[in-house]
Amino acid sequence: MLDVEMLYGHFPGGFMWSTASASYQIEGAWRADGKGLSIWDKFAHTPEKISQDDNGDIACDSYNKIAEDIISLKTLRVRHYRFSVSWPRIMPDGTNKKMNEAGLNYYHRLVDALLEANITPQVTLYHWDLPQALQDVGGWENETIVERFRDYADVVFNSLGDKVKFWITINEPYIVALHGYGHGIFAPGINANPGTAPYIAGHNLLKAHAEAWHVYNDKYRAKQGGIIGITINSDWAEPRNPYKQEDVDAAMRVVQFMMGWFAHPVFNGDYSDLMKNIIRERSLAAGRPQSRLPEFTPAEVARIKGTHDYFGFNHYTTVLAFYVDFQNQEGAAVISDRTWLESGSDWLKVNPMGFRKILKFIKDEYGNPPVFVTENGVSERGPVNLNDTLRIHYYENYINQALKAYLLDGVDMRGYAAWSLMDNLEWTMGYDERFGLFYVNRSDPSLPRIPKKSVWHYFKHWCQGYPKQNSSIITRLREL
Ligand code: PNW
Repeated sequence: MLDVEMLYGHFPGGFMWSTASASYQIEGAWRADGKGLSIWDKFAHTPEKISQDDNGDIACDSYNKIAEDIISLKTLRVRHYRFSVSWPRIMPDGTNKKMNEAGLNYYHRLVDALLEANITPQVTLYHWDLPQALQDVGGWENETIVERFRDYADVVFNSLGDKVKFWITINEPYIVALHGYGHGIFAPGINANPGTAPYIAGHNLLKAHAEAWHVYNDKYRAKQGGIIGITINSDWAEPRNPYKQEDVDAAMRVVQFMMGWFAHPVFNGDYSDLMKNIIRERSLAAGRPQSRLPEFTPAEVARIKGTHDYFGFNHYTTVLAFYVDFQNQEGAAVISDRTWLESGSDWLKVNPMGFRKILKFIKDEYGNPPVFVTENGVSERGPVNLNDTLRIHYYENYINQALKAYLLDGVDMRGYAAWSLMDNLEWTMGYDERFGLFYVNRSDPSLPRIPKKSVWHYFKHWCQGYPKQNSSIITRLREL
């Protein structure tokens, strides 16, 4: 039991305890049954892009292991599961001209098996595996992708929407734009114009999200009755020196440029003035004729504003921010506090209080939306140790802070998904960094899923007091 729970109470009835995964990270079967290639297939097959030249060709072979995955979920005793659909698996060239029924059928079998096991699916439409054919014409830098994504979303809603009532349009547009089209460390690995390409990609990601939301809202909501939103990731930023106003302001800029880049348009229709002003100022100072940040037309602002039924939120870590003389766009640099526990990932340090603070920030900044945490978790690397004390410590303390955000700060918490159900392809880090509640033994060809100790804590200690997990929250949201 969590300490704050003993003192004050617990999450609301129907709170959606869940765990998460993503298609490219677990499915494997990279060209089975007519699947098209994704940008991650191509990226992973390019030498030296991924640690140890790992790839997702087989991954956890979830494409062929629906039964095993259901057993893991049942062992964990969650009643919700977040997974993503691979766009090129159902539309090999990214368009609705050619459908791959066999690929679509996999998701029907998965969803049917979940429902049969009393587990509610939470489905992400886009968790980074863009059809390579669409990247060949510019990917997220080409505005025509907005229509392609709308068509794709339409097909998925139409096919799966009788069974799926929880939709996430896009996972972490920030990472897609910045890592995919800026630093180029993620697929498609583009780094030619790091000052402009991420903003163009981000602009199209926002428009694509909005179109998918509107398709659902106009065409499916009335008859299917689900909810839909976007998942936005953000670190929390603390000022390195809390007594220095410059650092306090720098920390706010970090959050406004990370969470706010996407959340501000979705909730308010446009980028924040802070972001617009800083980028314009710096663009002009560098001798450009206009801002590197594209502008939305008034019609686009109206179209994007309010495209949320909830705030989907991924959170892992906190950074310390301090003022630098506008060397980068935020006019801030970040480091981490050496007193925070480290993890298997360089960028991930343990600071549970940052979770509570950023949840409170979401409430204050975006008008107290219902919040579903769609990812939170920690990694290890090195020798296998099923006694994952760091993960147990991490979840216990982060969930405790989320509970404080709910009980003490009044954040409208509706659900929580642990990243991840099982060890999987951690993008450029390959299989080196392991976020799973279940260990996957990769040296055994049957890829067995073996529970780490945290599995036994998840339901017993953190979800205790709410054994009656059900999806009544969706029903209540529909009634709002
Ligand atoms: C998320 N960072 O990505 C993704 O949604 C997952 O697919 C991924 O496995 C998980 O977090 C763990 O990394 C991130 O560098 C990738 O700050 C990188 C960062 C954050 C999140």
